[in-house]
Amino acid sequence: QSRFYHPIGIVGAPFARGQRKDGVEKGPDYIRRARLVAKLGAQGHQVKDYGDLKFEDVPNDEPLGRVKMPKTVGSANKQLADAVKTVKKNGQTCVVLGGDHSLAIGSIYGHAAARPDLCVVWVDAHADINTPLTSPTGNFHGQPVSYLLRELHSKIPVIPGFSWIKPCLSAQDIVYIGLRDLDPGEHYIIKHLGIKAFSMTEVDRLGIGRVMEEACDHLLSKGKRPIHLSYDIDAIDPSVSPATGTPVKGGLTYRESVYVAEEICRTGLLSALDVVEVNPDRGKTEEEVSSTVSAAVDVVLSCFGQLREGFHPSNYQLPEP
Ligand code: Z70
Ligand code: MN
Ligand code: MN
Repeated sequence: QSRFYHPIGIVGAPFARGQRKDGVEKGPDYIRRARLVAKLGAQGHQVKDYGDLKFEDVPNDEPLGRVKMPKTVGSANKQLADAVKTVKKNGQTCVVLGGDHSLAIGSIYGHAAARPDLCVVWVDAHADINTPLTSPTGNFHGQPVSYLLRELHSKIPVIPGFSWIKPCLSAQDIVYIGLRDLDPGEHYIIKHLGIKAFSMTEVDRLGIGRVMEEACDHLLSKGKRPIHLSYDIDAIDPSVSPATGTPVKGGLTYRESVYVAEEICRTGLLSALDVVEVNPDRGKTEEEVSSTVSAAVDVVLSCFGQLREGFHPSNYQLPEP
């Protein structure tokens, strides 16, 4: 049993209606087939796999302005929020396998229902903080953070399927890492609300070591609190994880992406993790798919104690000749 032992609950969320590209609903299946559960077990964790949630399209789900499938997205997130809340009430660290990033609405909301003092580390090429009115695409996966922030509450219109959502986060409770593709409204919101954001420029300037130090200081300086890590696989460079809906060049290296997870693990405060936007259909070759899936698996394993320096059990004994 490693010193990072956690009971873990895994929830598959094969949801794709927060954006327009088919295939992202296959993420949980591919990640499980890469033997995630067995590998976490081999690291000494007790793992309960809750299986996949079943999402259905809500009928008569007309767009609201540019915003696509609001009732379907709202209903899926309500289901996920309830599932995450259950995992947390069962005392497990929750791992949500996506699915597209609109799922973070339900994942963070359900987590906050059980752990109201949580903070969020959002690792992504994108800020996903468009309001329904700033969104240039109408895709919900570019908007989840806006529904969760108290400071944006007055900027969110009434949306069918979203009446259950109340903001549960303040602007100082979230840190971004890896940003490099923002819309003007998103950049305005981040600057205006003073949200801590380490774009790829800060990763270049400071190095990932200082970025993680400053990110954790920002969130934890006033005391320990549960961490929700929402990890979009498109944060990582497309040379490593090309099988995703919106690859953006100039991303985290494989090493940086693992280091982020190692440092979150080292806090001992990881309480929930989303791994989203793995889209096997967007890989041009089998190798592109397996590289993306294996990056996702390594992020999860590193979040739960896998160390590049190696490991030995405390009762290890050198064989005597
Ligand atoms: C854009 C939007 C986005 C992920 C794309 C893109 C958002 N800012 N998020 N891919 N994961 O549509 O709002
Ligand atoms: Mn995202
Ligand atoms: Mn993204």
